[in-house]
Amino acid sequence: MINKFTVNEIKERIEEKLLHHFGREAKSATKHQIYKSTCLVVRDIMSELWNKNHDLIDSHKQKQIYYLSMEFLPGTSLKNNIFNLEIENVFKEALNEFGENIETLYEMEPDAGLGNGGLGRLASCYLDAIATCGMAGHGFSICYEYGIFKQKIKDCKQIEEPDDWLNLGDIWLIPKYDEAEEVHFGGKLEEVWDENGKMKLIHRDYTTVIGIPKDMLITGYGSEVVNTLRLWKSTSPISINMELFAKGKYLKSMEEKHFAEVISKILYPEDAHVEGKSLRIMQQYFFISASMQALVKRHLIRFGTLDNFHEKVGVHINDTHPTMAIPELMRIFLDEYEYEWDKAWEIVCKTITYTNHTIMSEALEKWPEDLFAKLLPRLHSIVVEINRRHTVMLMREFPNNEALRNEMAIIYDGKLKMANLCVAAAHKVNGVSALHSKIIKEKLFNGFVKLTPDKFTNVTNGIAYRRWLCQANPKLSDFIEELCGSEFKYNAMNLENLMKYKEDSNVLERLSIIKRENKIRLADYIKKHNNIIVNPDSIFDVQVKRLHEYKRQLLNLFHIMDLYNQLKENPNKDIYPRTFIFGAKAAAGYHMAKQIISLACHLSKMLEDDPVVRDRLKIVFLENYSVSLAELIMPAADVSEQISLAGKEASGTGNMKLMINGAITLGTMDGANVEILNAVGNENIFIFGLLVDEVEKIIQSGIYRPWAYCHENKYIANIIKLMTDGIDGIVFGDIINSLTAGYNSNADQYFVLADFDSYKMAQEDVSLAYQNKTKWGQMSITNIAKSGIFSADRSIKEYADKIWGIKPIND
Ligand code: 26Q
Repeated sequence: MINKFTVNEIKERIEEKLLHHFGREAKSATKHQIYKSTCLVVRDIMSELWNKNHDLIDSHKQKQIYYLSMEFLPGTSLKNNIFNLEIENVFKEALNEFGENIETLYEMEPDAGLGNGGLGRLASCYLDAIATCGMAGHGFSICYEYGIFKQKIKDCKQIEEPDDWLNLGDIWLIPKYDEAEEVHFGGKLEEVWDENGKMKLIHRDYTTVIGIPKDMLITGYGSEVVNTLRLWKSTSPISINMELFAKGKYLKSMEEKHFAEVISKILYPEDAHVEGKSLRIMQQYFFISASMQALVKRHLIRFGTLDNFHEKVGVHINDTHPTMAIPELMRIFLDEYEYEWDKAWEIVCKTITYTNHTIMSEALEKWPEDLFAKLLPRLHSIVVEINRRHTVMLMREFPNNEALRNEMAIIYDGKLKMANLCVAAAHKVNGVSALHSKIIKEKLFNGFVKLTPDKFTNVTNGIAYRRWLCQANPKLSDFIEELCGSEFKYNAMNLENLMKYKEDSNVLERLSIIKRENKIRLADYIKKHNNIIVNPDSIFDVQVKRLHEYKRQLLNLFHIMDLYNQLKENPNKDIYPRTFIFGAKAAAGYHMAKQIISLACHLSKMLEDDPVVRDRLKIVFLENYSVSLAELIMPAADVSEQISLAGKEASGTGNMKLMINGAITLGTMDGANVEILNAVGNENIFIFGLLVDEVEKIIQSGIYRPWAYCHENKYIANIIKLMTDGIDGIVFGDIINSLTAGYNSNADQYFVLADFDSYKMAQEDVSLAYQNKTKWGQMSITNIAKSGIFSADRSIKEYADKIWGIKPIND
């Protein structure tokens, strides 16, 4: 167990930081100084554990995992670390003695928003779980100076503002200047023959960028293991080129510095659409090369040879973004340590594992070969050789199937197909939900499955549930503890003990009071930020996630417009009051997504301005959806909207966060919704919509005629009419066109109109069910009780077992 501190010790430690870092005594310190000093004290405690732990790891010489991801979304750290180390009470009291409230300090911390959404948050949940499970596993990524943009809504439009999180957020980062790495870009390759007639490739005239590690320490709950998230910041080895400067070429003289510094400047805000941008390629190579070099060096220090690299190091690739780890490790083995190709390839393959997070073709990375060759000539030549050998193998295995060979190629049609490179090299490949893993096996990677079926597996995503339940919803967490004891904080499956109380009306009543208090907490935020007064007794119907057409926020809005139409037609219609809550960022260049945000905001205004509907129907669009905002929203939700077109959402993880907070899922048979259904049973979830196979059949037969719905379905016709006549004075022509126009085969790609009726009926069921308080309470407690399976601790144990082959350090 972790060292226990007294209030006095903590107080003294904070005072010491105030004095030595800020030259202040507590009585004259500013809030910021107290905040920073508190963070530094927590950081020290983590460092002490890290060091203790490191000696242990070094003496055990066990295998360690390195989780490579272009994105991590840790959110805030102070509260999480204090919670994980179980030291909140002493900090609370110590701060009280300075007249400070710990909650106020928590609120000062900016989110570290180094990711877009699901994939980045998953990476952070996994680091938490790895430490909690007592395993050695570290993250590698980029120290973006600007994380995901801050979203503002002005005149019902999304505006993006820069997120300079480092301003206060850098308190958690420990720079390690002596562990900097050099990364080389551009230049040319030269063949040189040595005296034994062996050819060597020499890389010349490259541009050097320096990677400086900024380490963030990662704690787990009730665990002494502290791991590292290493974030690389790019800088230049030269400040200005004096030679050019002296010749009067002022701008040119600073080019190289600029080239280096721009690499870690900003996170790409697209999350499901890929363009072949050279800066993105440079970002990927930058953090991969620095990370792989650091790993190899560290391994050599520990073992003195690279022959056993794969036995001691596992490199996990989070989607294809870090794929370059494969050719980069090959480069290091071949060029720097003179390994033969076959031996190097064997070690690399045994080191690499890969998770796929999407099957949407526009999100699969395919880099233009010429661009790749120009930026990374040595890596390109390695990928060409990997592809050549791969093609020989494909010729042997599938001599009569050219189409399949082309589909499986690593380089095809002038493009590098990163997913194929991953599958070719990795010894394990997994999807993120049962359904998604089935789809990647049957569709995306079917050819590879024929060759190596055992390579493919599933690990359903999970969440760091202590953050999403215990920290975000302390009232619910305390109540569960009161009923079932604290064991659920260590083992989420213990939440199942709540099932005993399903028939207990007092417990159901307490749960509904807690939900109401959380709804009031959110209502206060809404009043402050949106100036809308919401009724805490209305149904809080929540859809929070990135904005994308496939996630079908539009289907949700269609349902709201339908309710509006019905109320206008019959103002006395009995509609149970609802508050529809949205949170969603749109990629800056994604026009349709921005239109949908605009539609939601104008609709919100129209409803609010209409005395007939405003007390029964409300839309709240919360700007700047983020980890911290999610922590406020999840506990207050009644309904969890998970309404993507079947087959499109790989897993979803917001669905799990809402479930554990007692919201009922209204969802399609997509991603992890299928597993939520299995866990809670049909009577505790609302399922609607086409199934994957049905969607597939409709597409194949070419019979989908979305525009027909506009004539044949009066509700849809009325919605289209409403949008054509104008909402809050605005006509949403592009949206209407995207669904129906041109009689083209691309109209309504995501089957909004096809699923509308089924969704509408499911929504009616939701309203009815909510009005039966006991029934709803029972559904809600069942969802909480059955959510344990979605703990990231479970996911990580499966990864450790099935994919990585690692064990807890102390085992
Ligand atoms: C790639 C190249 C260039 C620019 C951007 C990108 C890029 C960046 C981020 C592509 C994709 C992403 C993020 C994808 C993502 O978040 N996927 C989600 O992953 C979750 C965790 O597995 C799943 O729950 C979601 O279903 C899935 O959509």
